[in-house]
Amino acid sequence: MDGIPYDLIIAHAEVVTAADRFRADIGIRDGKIAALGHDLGPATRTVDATGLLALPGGVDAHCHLDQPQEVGRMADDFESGSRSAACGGTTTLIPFAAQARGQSLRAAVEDYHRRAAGKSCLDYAFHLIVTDPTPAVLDEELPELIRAGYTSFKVYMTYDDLKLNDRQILDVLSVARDHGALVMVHAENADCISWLTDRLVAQGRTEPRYHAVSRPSAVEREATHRAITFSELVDVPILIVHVSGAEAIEQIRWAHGRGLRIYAETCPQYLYLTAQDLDLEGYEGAKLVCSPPPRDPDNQEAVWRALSGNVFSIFSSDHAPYRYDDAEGKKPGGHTCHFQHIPNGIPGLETRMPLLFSGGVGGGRISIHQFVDLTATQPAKLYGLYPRKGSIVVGGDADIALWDPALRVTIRNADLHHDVDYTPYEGMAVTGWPVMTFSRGRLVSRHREFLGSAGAGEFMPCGTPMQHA
Ligand code: DUC
Ligand code: ZN
Ligand code: ZN
Repeated sequence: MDGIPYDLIIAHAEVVTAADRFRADIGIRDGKIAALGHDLGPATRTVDATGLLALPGGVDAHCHLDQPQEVGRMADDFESGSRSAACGGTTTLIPFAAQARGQSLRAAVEDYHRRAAGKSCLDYAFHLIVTDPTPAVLDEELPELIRAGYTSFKVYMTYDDLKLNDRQILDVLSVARDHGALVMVHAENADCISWLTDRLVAQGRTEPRYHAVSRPSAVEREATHRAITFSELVDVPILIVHVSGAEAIEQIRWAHGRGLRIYAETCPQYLYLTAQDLDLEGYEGAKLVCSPPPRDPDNQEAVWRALSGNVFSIFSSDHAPYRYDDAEGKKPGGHTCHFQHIPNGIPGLETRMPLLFSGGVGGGRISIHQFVDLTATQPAKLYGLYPRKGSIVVGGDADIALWDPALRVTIRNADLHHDVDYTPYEGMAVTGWPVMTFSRGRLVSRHREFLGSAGAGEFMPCGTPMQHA
């Protein structure tokens, strides 16, 4: 205690981190946690957190905001996306700066900075998406960008405009190994998907539900195994994103059994949605088209078990927002279309943490410490933002969500803060929601009302990934 008043004291909080649970007052000064203790002294402002849990603000390490598309337009930019995230207890975003083929990576990064600056109300970093690994990209741009704080990049094994071939993926992994970066892999077999798609379309099976039929678990399983093999060959860790079910999980467990450093991520859609949800009346199933597709209840159970057994390191939203009733969204050009042309992705920034809290902690499937680890601590560690982000620790940023663990909420799109005209979770009841969220000590949401301001968020260069993991 140095006599200088704190800017804010969060009093009587039940603080929960990935490792600990203790009662303390949290003293905040200049946006940082300055003290954890009791009788901390004067403060300009005090918030009474009696009966609430103080958890680290969430780190959503997989979300797409204002990402240019070949067809259509994402509904959320950095302003609406960060607003929505804040109201669901998230305080850090790591979206993607995507390289278009023929574009330099540096240009993609500059473009993303323009999109985020002055808009994000939360702090953010960027992953890169590498679609064109030319010698200049591999030998010059990536090493330079890694040094500048862009230390993770995603590669796709599918989508014509994004996918890399096996040799290109090996090249990218090799750069990651030499320069200390983490590669995220979208693991689905492109040729299998296009072969299955052509057959379905030839049979006149073009409704949204055939999206799931065209991307069965086997295509994800095969690609997951291939990615693991590449990681082993190059001797560099990778992270498999958006793992959807038992077959891919089996490959990841197999890799862990061999001592390979394979990190894995899953998302709410694989716990709460199934392929049957794509079979809604008329064209409505388009709302749930995302890749990999949601599977079935047995696979949902497998994902829950893998979460509880620590197979997954992180839990992200994969927020990829398209409006349903929109010519730039799920109805390209204003029309319904065949499943293979429906923009891929669903919204989920705001509902990510409450859905896992409710079904996971409330449902007795994971501990509250695992919840914190999956949603905040491990993503911060894996992507080089720890300990500034991802925990409640003296010296860290005062990014804190005060949760009412007993608050019952029925999810309604009308109450969410994104710019999407639906939520896949409409009508679902959850227990537990953050009632106040602080970003660097600033109150950005209270009782599901947004109180932050556009542009208050800062870009953060990332350090070496996995250093604390
Ligand atoms: N992959 C993602 O990571 N997000 C949206 C669509 C996709 O295929
Ligand atoms: Zn993906
Ligand atoms: Zn994604």
